[in-house]
Amino acid sequence: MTGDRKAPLPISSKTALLVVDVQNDFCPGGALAVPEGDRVVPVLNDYIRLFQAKRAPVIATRDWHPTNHGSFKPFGGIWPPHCIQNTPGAEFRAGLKLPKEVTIISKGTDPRVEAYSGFQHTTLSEWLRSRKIETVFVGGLATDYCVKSTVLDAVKAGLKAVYLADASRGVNVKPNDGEQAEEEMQKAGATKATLAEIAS
Ligand code: VGL
Ligand code: ZN
Repeated sequence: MTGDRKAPLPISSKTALLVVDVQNDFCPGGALAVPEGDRVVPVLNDYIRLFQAKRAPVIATRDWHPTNHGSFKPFGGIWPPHCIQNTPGAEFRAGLKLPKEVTIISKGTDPRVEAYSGFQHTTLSEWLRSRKIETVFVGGLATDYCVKSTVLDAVKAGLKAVYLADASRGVNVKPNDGEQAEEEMQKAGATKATLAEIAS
């Protein structure tokens, strides 16, 4: 045995899966491609299957920007234009098997407001509270932006948060951004886990 045994992480109706921004523009070939971004798709499909089997809700967030969003370089931001509403780049990656009962949360819709977190200016926290969700499992794109912000906001909202390392990838604008984000999430009180640890 190596290391300490972690506490079990059971999936139940009090847990929700948050699939963060698995959209074409964040995958290879997209406007703001995350290296290996498409590799999260089969892993997330396994998580989705597990959560469905336990009747636990699945939520998908999406970056959903107007054409003149302030995070875009032509409008003073740092990113190339990406995830523009109703364009192919904003569509969920083909092959991601979201359940038909999935709840979709759109963010970044106000041109003047950047929203990395699925909790910012959305109904996500009310949605979770109304269903008495206690723990959120969070994976997707990108580890160092929207996944991190979503995990940190979940903790701030009083939820337990589990960062799904095998279902996430970082942009790594600077080479270690993804690893630093993992540390930051854990320092804030989130747990880091993989499918093998949860499904066992
Ligand atoms: C994201 C950069 C800009 C993300 C969204 O989903 O991580 N990153 N907008
Ligand atoms: Zn964005």
